[in-house]
Amino acid sequence: MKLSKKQFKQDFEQRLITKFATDVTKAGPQEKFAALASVVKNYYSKIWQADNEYKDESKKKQTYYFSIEFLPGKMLKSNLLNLGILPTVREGLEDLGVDLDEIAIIEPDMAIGNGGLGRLASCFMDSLASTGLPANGNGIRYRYGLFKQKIVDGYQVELPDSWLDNGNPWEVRRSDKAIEVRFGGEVWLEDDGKGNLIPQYKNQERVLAVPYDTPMVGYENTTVNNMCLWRSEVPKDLDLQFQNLEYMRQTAMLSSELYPDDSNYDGRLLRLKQEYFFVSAGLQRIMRHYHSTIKAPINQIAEYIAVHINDTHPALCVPEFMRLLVDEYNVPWDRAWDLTVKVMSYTNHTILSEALEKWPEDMVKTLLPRIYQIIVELDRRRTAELLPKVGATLVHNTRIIKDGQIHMANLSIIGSHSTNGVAKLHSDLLKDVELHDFYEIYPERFNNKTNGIADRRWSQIANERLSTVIDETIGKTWRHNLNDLKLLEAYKNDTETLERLDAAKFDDKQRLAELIKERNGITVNPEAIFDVQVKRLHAYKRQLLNVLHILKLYFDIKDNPELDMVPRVFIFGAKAAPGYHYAKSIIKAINEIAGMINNDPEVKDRIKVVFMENYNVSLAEVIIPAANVGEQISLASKEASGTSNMKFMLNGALTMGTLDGANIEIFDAVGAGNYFKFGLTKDEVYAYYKNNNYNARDIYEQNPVIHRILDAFIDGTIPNISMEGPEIFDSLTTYNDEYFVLRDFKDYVRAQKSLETLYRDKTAWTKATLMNIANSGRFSSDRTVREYAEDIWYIKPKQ
Ligand code: Z57
Repeated sequence: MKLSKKQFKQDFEQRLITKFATDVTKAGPQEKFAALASVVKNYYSKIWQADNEYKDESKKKQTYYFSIEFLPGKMLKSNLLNLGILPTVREGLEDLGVDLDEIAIIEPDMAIGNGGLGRLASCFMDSLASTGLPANGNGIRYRYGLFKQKIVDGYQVELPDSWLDNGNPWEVRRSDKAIEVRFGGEVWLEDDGKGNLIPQYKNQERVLAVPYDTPMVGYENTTVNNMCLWRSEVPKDLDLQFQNLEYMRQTAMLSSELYPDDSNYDGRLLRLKQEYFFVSAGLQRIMRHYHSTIKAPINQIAEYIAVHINDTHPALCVPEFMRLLVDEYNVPWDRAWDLTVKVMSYTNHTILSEALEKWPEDMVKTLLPRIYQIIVELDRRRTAELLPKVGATLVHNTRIIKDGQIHMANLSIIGSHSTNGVAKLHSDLLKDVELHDFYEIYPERFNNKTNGIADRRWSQIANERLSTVIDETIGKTWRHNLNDLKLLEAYKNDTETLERLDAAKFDDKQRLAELIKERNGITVNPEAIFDVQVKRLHAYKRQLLNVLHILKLYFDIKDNPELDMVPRVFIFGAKAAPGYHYAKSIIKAINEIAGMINNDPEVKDRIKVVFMENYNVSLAEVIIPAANVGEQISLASKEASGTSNMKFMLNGALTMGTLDGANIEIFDAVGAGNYFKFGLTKDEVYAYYKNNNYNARDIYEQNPVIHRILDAFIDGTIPNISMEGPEIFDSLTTYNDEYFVLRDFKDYVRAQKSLETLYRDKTAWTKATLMNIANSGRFSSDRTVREYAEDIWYIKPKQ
């Protein structure tokens, strides 16, 4: 949009008066943020309304992205950038003596997601709008987002994230569009005399779903999409009936908290309620819009809407859509099923068995009696139809209902026309191994969509210094088309460019060093290698492997105090699910090891270990630009994709990585010389499973280096871990090291040595850095959502 600095200053000062009866000299930071956000909202509102009108009139097909998590982080700068007014606003504020960064920091992170899955959903929201694709998000407006993490005596302590205390300037509450969602009670079918079976209900629990719309502003275009988040409330006509306080409490609880587990399934009733709540509300809103605005016959609905099931949490979309079609719109069962499969599509994000959702039949039957009937009927018809075609084994292995449980992945695959994995390797594993039986029956449904990131947030916003260097080298077209970063390759031997890249990285490292000083009280040397592992704490991601390597270096120094090594700062950021005991023990161990090493005078600052508390999107925006190395060290086959690997690459950090998830595609893009590869391949991992011949204790007993490192956990070398030390030690020995940490250790140490060697050659290192940036174009989520639009949703961009 067009905006002069003068106009902006006027708008901002005026808003401080109308909102808070104050001026720039007296306003507090919260007031300045709220006034600025309000001005920005005013700027995009007209575009939003116009785009809504355009969508209504053109009636083009739209996607509805159903996700139980979104993780946008802060929205102010993203909105300013996308509106094309970030520099104008920054300068205007400067004139008024206000620092934009000091205002931006006031906004709480919107953290209604856990990690990769939620962040991916938000990257998609940005990219869908920025590529002009008509799409909507659908989720839950949790009153409390992901817990805030404090570290106390080395332990993780969780505090509530009460992110709405000062209001949310971006959301619009739409009470007029509230919808009722019903749970429990009894249901039976009655013949209406015309041969139709009409469900009758008794004693249902009614919940009001109120939508809150948040605009998703496209990057320098005219698209503004909508992310709809639902809040649960007691229906107005029940407000005065105080006879059931427990019911009132339950209703409020529905949208009060995000479940804090990442890649792990928690089978609680409240979670199932949340899943149905946002699914039913979302689909009902779609149906209303279809009838009020699209006004096409119901049997054409697949030409106007696509519904995406992000992991299995929204899998009830399948039976709920059937219910709406069959019960509410009198569509015959077979026709309704055909429409459902055409409308739905599904993404699988993991093969970890502990993450796969299975709900007990009884639970579904009691909570959602009509949905249960529909699922049983779907399963019955499918079994009858397929038995003669594919045989009993395949049918049994792929049934929706098995052993008294409803398998949500099976429901999602069967009820949709597309199932995709999130990186090539992961999609291959789905076809060849994990979902092979489904692949035999429905080969045409399977496809890959390698994840991507909203590059604008992770470069233009988070790393202005690097962005400027890139502009000065190859011009600005990369800001619109990330593939143009490839132009950088022409400068890979240009000393001046390499020096500038290096200087930008040094600035970013200094900025992080200051934050570390302020938060952790640790002084780190910005000349050191900044070696970073930031992601949820999970055994399969193997933060422990990183820790064992740190201990190896530490003992090397203890054995040889004059050891010549490039100084390293190991930086960790990780939240553990509150109920994940082992993950919390790793956090405690990291912090105790940090204390031990950082305070050992003999180390002479050659190693520093920093655990930064409360890792979240906005902390990532400071840490990742400052990284020299990104640790992507999951056991091959376990990390479906990973997305921080792409953020590191884009910011000129080199990957220390296994051949897992999207790492493989990064390796292919940058070439062997610009990536530190180590570890078992997925085939080697699967061979161990097949032959059942992994023996971790043998490694412990035969490798003296590993022996000594592991003993440090139980012999008092590492202080204050008398509970955690033995737990970790036993997991690696007695319990046979589930994720082959010991098996990959030696090769990891080798790769780390070669990393150190390359870092000593500054030119060679920076050149590798440049090659990473230059080849990161493919990992823009603009590319990813375009592929979804073409291959799965059949939607077209506006321009
Ligand atoms: C989650 O963050 C992911 C998968 C899940 O099944 C759940 Br539940 C949460 C992550 C994967 O672990 C990452 O590898 C992947 O990059 C991300 O989803 C986005 O696809």
